[in-house]
Amino acid sequence: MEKLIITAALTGAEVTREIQPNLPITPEEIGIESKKCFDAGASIVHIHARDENGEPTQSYEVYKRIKEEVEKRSNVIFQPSTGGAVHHSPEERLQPVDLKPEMATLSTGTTNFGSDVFMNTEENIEKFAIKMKELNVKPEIEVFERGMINNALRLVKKGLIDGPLHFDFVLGVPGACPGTPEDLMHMLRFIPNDATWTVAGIGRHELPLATMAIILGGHVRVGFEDNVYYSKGKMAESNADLVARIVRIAKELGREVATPDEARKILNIK
Ligand code: KMH
Ligand code: ZN
Repeated sequence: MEKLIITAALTGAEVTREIQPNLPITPEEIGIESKKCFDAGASIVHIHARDENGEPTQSYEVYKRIKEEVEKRSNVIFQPSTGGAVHHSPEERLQPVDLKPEMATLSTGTTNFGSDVFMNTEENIEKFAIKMKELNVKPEIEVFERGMINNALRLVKKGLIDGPLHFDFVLGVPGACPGTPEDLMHMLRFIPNDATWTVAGIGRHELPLATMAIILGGHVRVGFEDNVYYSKGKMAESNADLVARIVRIAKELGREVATPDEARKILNIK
């Protein structure tokens, strides 16, 4: 089995300091948190930027500062979000791709997202894919619903993205696909044999789905974007605590953890 890639989703667009007092917000805080997660065993950091008021922003400049803060502290893979927040325009959302990061997320469909709608029209999905291909940015395909797998496969057929694909199943978002073990198993039936995948279980789904991924040969995403708790009713102290727990479980289950350079090889990042 390949070594385990752990992604730390440090901040997200929706969580606030009122909900999670230790949420990293400024570029420096995000840089420091990325190093803690790297030290704990993460090989990718998934990044959402915030402005000086703590509000989600897709500003090129802010992502640039965060990238510098992350990259001066370790060689962890910097993976900005092109999902942003539900109110961001497609043009805003695409800005961090201009930094030519090694990876970025690519959501391949529209979904209910709590009481909002996370909108991804075919036209915009293709626009994002074309730009990523042009700039040699590896897409992590964010799948919130089953149909998004097929939309990604259609992008391959059209020559807009290249395999082997890398999927992230985001399961348990209110309004989207639930996060039961059956939901994950169902998704896995439809991805190409040479694809890699990770799972981001939302809230209480984080730990059971992560454990499944470790056993099944997938990869794991944890962090405040997806889950702010360590256990029922107990806040996590840092993103790194959530990463460290996954490392411990992986060790118990006999799965080694990948370094960033090993993750680059597994994901075919060139
Ligand atoms: N914040 C969500 C609306 C991504 O990062 O690519 C979208 C999201 C997906 O988080
Ligand atoms: Zn995200």
